[in-house]
Amino acid sequence: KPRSYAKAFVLLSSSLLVSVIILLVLSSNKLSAFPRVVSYETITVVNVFPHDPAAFTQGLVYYRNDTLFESTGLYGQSSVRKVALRTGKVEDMLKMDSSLFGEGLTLLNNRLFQVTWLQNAGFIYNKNLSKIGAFNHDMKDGWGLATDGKVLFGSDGTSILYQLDPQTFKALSKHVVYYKDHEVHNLNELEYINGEVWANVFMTDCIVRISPNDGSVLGWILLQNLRKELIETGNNGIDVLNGIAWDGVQKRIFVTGKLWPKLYEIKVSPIN
Ligand code: DDQ
Ligand code: CA
Repeated sequence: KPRSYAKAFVLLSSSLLVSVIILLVLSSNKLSAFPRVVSYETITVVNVFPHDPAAFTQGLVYYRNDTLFESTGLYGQSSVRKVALRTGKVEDMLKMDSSLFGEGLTLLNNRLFQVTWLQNAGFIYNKNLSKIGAFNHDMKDGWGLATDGKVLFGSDGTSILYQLDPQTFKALSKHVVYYKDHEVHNLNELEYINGEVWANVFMTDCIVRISPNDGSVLGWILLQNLRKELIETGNNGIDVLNGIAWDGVQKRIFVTGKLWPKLYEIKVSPIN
């Protein structure tokens, strides 16, 4: 009879809904019944390249043919630059207004997107470093930017990983980044690598590997040796590790830091 069919349907679909909700709650980061395996990784240096020691690196992105784009900070010294990987030579540079503090930078559809610190001001440049647009975004501040070729990923110094619409700069999603049940604060420079978002954690020698799907931590990369060695060889003026770039063609990972005289190509491998 139709009545009992309807009853059975309602019963079935509601129990399905309840189980889906239970599953979602169980698999969420905070209350995970299926804790993820977190990997801990160390690095080996494959290549060392020169880097402008006056560059307060805030955004780093690989373009092609051994060329990088870089965003630098500090008032009066903020810039967007095109940099030759092998020589560290600044091939092209746009100096920003001294009221601006350059931050995260990424390249999407042949356009460079940049955010700034403490001002909700974002800029768009072409690859000749001409400003072709400006935007406001949905984040509390502008720290890191990266892209998967579709959306922008953004960080603002909190524990939130944003996905931003590259047209409207509205947040498509916000995921709080959790390592087990600890929030990971101070997310800084970003890079999208093989389906993961990698983030410098400000004032640490660590890069955290984040799942863009839910904000969970997939792994930690420990890079303390780089800063330690620079200090030991007399580079006392260097600031923190910051800047990750990915060459998707040759599968190369590059890292540097603020006021670092060197830029490193690294390989990552699990500890143990
Ligand atoms: N951030 O890169 C963590 C987002 C900002 C770093 C700011 C460093 C401050 C340097 C001194 C500023 C002088 C006004
Ligand atoms: Ca980057």
